Amino acid sequence: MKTEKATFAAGCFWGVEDAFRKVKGVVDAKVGYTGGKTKNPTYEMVCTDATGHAEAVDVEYDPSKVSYDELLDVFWSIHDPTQLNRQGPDVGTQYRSTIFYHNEKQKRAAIASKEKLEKSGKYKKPIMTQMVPVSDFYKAEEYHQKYFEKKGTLRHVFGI
Ligand code: MHO
Repeated sequence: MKTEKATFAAGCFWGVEDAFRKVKGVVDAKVGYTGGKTKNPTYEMVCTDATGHAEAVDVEYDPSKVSYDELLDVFWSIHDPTQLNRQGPDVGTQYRSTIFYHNEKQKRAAIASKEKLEKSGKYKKPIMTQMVPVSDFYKAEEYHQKYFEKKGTLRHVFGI
């Protein structure tokens, strides 16, 4: 099986990873930091909004089972792309909405899907999503990986 990569930022990466992991054809997903300047950033550093990184998810998928266009549909559906540098209560450039494309084909598909969404009239406000080439992706600390899955387990254990 030959897999491909897709990278998205759509607010706090816990929920973004969880959503993509549920998609059939997604083989793996990692949360991390990309699009910034600082090398090897930590969560605390990224939280200061000073490193330039976005909380992002690196998605590995099997293109024979799920297309990049379908992943784009998931991306648009799990957040509000009209919010600039925030998602709900999470405020800061690390929560920006961004498609980090890996090649020209992904770039064209991303732009086309944004135009389609704009034309659909779903949002009255403009879509703020940035489209930028993917750069160094720094995997986040282990406790941030599969965060919702782990939290679900704890909830089960402690009955909370
Ligand atoms: N408001 C969230 C942000 C976490 S996300 C990994 C929290 O601290 O619970 O940025």
